[in-house]
Amino acid sequence: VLTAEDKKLIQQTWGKLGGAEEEIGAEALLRMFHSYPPTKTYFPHFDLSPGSDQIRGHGKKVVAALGNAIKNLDNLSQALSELSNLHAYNLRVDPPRFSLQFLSQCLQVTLATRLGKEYSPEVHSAVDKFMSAVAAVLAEKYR
Ligand code: ZNH
Repeated sequence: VLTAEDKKLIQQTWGKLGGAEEEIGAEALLRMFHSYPPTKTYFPHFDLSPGSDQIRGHGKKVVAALGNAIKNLDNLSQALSELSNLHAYNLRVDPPRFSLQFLSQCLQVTLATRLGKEYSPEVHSAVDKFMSAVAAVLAEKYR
């Protein structure tokens, strides 16, 4: 469960990313494709080379969705409800927990390399909890 302190840290951390969302999203995706190659199978229609328009575009969408979630930390299920439907019914990203966890880890490494010392143990823990909460919502409609 996200504490009030976690929420504050997440919002502050996100505030530091200003303008770099696309790059961060793209880097997290590239890390995921490299470290967990099976995740590439969900993107057969993408050019997966570093810096491709599709990776940049998708990275931006994912980070924007997370930014929106951060504005609705008390109401994640509702804020992510459409995305949850999309991932469960249309995309069938499976097994949901695993793939979602990979992306979450890759995003954390991306943030850590950018923020350095500012990615403190407290921030790390808050972001980890936040991403688990997002993953739980995105996985909640699977049967
Ligand atoms: Zn996902 C899509 C978000 C995870 C796969 N996504 C998407 C989008 C978004 C997202 C925003 C867009 C939508 C529209 O357009 O409407 N994701 C997200 C998030 C997350 C995710 C936030 C977490 C955190 N995904 C994921 C994973 C996977 C995926 C893990 C696998 C691996 N997605 C996907 C796909 C798609 C998406 C395949 C579609 C793409 C295209 O474009 O085609």
